[in-house]
Amino acid sequence: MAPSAVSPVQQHAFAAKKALGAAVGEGGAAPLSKALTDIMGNWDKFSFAPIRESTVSRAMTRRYFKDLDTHAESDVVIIGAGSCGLSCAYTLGTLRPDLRITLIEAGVAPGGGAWLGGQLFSAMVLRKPADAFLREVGVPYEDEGDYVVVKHAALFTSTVLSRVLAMDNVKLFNATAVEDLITRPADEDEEGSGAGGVRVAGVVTNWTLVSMHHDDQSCMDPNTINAPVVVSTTGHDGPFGAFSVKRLVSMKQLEQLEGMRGLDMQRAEDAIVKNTREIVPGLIVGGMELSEIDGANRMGPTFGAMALSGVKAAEEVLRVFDLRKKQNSL
Ligand code: 48N
Repeated sequence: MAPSAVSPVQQHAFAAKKALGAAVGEGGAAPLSKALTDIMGNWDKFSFAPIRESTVSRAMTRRYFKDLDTHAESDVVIIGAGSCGLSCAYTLGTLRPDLRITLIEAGVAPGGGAWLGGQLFSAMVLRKPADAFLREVGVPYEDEGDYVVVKHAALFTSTVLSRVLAMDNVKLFNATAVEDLITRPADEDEEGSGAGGVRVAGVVTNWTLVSMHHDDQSCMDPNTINAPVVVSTTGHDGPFGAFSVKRLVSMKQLEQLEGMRGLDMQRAEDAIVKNTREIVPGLIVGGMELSEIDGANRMGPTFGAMALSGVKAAEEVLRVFDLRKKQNSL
């Protein structure tokens, strides 16, 4: 059964091809660039430009260590590049190109649980109004009335990821784990702090493979990134899941975690989006990590709340920044 409609983005893509006019063949086939067609069929004359191995090494290491040096002082760190963290990075990076945003992802592959829909099926379901985020980013979808369907979850994740990676003010450090939080004693009057309270002031990092082997290797000390605001979107499961909220309990900033509750799509998604917030001064939690603090239901294979929780987390960052600016405590 054909979908009741397709997204404007999809229509735009068809229109763009049609705009190529005569060049578009039957069924929407379009020509490749001249540069590529000049290569095709001339493989006997084909050869790559010369290179020395050390040139490749320097091209990578020079950039990586410059990025590490630059991002040692960040404006915002986002922990976890799943659907929520990526949506937050996109929103914040778009609204505030002046902010230095660092995205830390423990996996080699960012994207978290958003490469597939439910039970390894391909399609991703998002309930309206999350289709607004898809149109914002340019993800085509099938419109089914109260919800939309992206034909493959990887189309959502790869599109958001590519937009975020293309931003000059966002740097992704993947295969890198946050293994602790940098804290400062919170000022007495800081909301949500209380006596003995802390303010989060950055993150402690290590290569993920190192973080996974602290039990069988000694003294592999971490690195650090200072930032006045940290957003934690580390999900509810996985080897590092719900990292920051578990750390808040172990550092006695939270009594206990309420723990994620049973699946209830109708209740779960509104709760996660509406309650995305600053938990302790300087730490905003969103996405499924939040369900562990609040005891929110899980929603199962619908992803609209992840996208809009990321949007709300970005809004929370800007609120905290404005507040700190007024308090002159940035
Ligand atoms: O996709 P996740 O796990 O988390 P979210 O909140 O972005 O999206 C959750 C969503 O995928 C669901 O769980 C869906 C909606 N299902 C709900 C349900 O009911 O089952 O991404 C978290 C990312 C992952 O990529 C982790 O590798 C990463 O965070 N991560 C970390 N990265 C760096 N340092 C850490 N300590 C860390 N912990 C997790």
